[in-house]
Amino acid sequence: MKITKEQFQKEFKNRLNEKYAMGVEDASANELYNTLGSMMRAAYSSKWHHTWKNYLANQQKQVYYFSIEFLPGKLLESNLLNMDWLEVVEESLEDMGIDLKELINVEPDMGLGNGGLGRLASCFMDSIASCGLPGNGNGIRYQYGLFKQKFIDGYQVELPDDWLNNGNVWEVRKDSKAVNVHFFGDVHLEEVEYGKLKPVYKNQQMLRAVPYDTGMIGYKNEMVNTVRLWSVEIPASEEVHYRSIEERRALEDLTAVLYPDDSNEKGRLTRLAQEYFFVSAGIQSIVRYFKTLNVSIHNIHEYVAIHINDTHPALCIPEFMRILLDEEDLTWEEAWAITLKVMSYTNHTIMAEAMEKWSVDMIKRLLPRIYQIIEEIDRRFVEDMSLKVYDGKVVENTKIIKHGEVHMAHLAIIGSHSINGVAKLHSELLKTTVLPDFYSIYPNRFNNKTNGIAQRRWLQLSNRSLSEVLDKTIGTTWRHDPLDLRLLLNYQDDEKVLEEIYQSKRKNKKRLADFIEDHSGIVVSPDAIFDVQIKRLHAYKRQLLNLMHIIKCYQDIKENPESKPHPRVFIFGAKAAPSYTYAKTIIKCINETAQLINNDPDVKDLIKIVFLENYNVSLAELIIPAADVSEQISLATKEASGTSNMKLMLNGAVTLATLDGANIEIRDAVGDENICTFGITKDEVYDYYQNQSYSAVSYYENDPVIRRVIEAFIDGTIPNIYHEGTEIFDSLIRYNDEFFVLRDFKSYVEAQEKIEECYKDQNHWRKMSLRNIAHAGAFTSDETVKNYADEIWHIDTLPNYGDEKGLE
Ligand code: Z16
Repeated sequence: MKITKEQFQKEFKNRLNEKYAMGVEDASANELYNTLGSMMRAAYSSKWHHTWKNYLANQQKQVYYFSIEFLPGKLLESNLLNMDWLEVVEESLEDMGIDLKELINVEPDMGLGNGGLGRLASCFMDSIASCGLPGNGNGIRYQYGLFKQKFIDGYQVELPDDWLNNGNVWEVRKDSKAVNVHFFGDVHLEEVEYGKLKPVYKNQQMLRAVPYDTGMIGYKNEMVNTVRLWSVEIPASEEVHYRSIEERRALEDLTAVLYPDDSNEKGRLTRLAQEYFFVSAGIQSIVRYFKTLNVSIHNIHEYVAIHINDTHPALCIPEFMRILLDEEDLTWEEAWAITLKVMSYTNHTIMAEAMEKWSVDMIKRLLPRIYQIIEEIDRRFVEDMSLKVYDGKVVENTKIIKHGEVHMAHLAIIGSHSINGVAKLHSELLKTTVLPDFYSIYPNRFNNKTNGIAQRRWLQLSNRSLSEVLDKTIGTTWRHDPLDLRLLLNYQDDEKVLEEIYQSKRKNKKRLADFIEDHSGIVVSPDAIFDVQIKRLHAYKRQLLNLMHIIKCYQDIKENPESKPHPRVFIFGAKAAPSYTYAKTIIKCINETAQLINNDPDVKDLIKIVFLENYNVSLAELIIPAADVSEQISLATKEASGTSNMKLMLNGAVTLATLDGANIEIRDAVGDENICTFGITKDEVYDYYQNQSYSAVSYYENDPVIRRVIEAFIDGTIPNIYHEGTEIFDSLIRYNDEFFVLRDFKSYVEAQEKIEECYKDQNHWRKMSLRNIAHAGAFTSDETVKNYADEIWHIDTLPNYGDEKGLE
């Protein structure tokens, strides 16, 4: 998409006048933003149209990525980049006296996700379009995204995220593509013709699902794919006969809010209804589109791949079966064979409490026909396995319905031809420890696809100063192919390059320091080490371990006023699920420790704690380029992959990590000398479980450093945490420290000391940093999605889409 400055300025002024009857000088940032956004949409709409017309004409096999979360953040700048408009627009606006940054600032973050899983889905959408792959997203258009976080007296307070209140320039409502989704009622099977049973429904509730499409623009290619998000509407014609207020509410507000819990949303009827709603609407619209191809339904698996992102969309399996059986009249055997070929599933966690289970009663009531189908899938599975597997326990462990609950992961595994984990370790654990029975039944279904990140957003856009250094040093090919970042290795002894990278880091740190001062009043020095932990707040991620180390540093300074550690700023960003009291307790404790340390004159600014409010994609874009140290300190086996680890490495931070998730692959990529690892391994973790031999209290009793740190929580050292401090103390000592924080404390402290030593040797540090940047290309989501495309979805890259020739 080429445009000159003159064309742009003319068109921009026309549009502004047309939309608002205003000149540039009178318009607000918001009006200018909307004008620019609508102008961009108009400019890519013909490519968008071409892209799907082309799929239609080629009968292209496409993947549909079903995800209950998408977390794109802001779209203005990344759309400009991918359209290849960024420079022209920046300059043209500047000529007109407009700062693009101000327009970027008024765009609300599209925060329709909790964390890693939703952000991964959005990186994949960027990569799928950028790699010329035919793929689309399918999800929910929540009216309210993830809550806004505020701290009041150190406590997390949640406010609604009313992100749509000024409209959304990127979405297109498609009334003509709306579909109906049915809930509740009674169903029974009737013999409509000889030998053929069909469901007959009574008293169903019908809802309207209206799609809003957003273009996913490929990076400087000819491709614009679609993310389709569904919104609920109550058809005016519907007679209302809900049986209870709960049922009524569950449906009316179906797409109002994103559930803010990333691991533990139990038993909520509305959540289950959300899951079915976007699954049913998505599958209906896929089948309707498929029918325009004039291909027999018996071959649909040659044209359609459906990906189930975590278990939330696992109802894809019975819903697809329902359509093939009830509407297309296929036999069970054929419908099942096709469903298996179409479906694939990614698992994102092994945490037991995050495994979705729904009560049989609830599914039966809300989705009576779907429940019948799940029952039949399970019945046939059990029957089949009883013939093939001799160990009765295997069948018991793998069946879908047991103890009055439906196990969604089991449904997803039984109904998919591929099951993948998100990092090598995680995928191994799925096979060996979490799902060994399934692995014995379906060894060929299990595979690994290590997560990745979009270098366009996480380097090109968010770290312009480093990008410039890279262009000057290794040329610009890394912008298309992040693997070319490796060329930087040729400069590891080049003082000038090392200095330039350092200067760019310093600039980013200064920018973050200014933001911190504006937003929290805390003054931090850009010459301090910026030590960063940014992720959801979870016991297993062990923000507590980080805090305990900070308290130790504080106590060391108090005890020895002459000590001169290198100044450090400990930066946190984290939201806690509103109902997760322990996570909220940790937030309170970090905030109160910050108050204490930041205001204690004895500390002489040697250490500071900054807990930034409302961590989200945009804040990540500000923090990550400024980070020196990347904290990835989950207990081994608990973090499926992690992706902030990849983003921080890409921006030159040195990783301080346990051997968990993708940290292991980061170590393998950069080599032991360029990462700082610590803590017990997965085998040691499982040994403790096996022998039940972990004793937290022994660390408390035998290690005076640990004792002093833990006592700070209850002896008044940290003020205003009487209750919270006790809760932490009890979690460690009374309840035996579920995530082995005390076990890893000593080696974490040593690793932190090593980090400081390395940092003080600036020449050494800069080389480590460079090598991290150079090896981060290995974690591009471009490669990840290509692997999904080749090995799971079996979809092809489009010809003519890799460059700017393509279609016109
Ligand atoms: C989520 O973000 C993740 C797992 C999960 O079960 C639910 C949610 Cl909302 C995360 C994992 O915790 C993280 O390790 C991983 O990198 C990310 O999913 C993407 O795979």
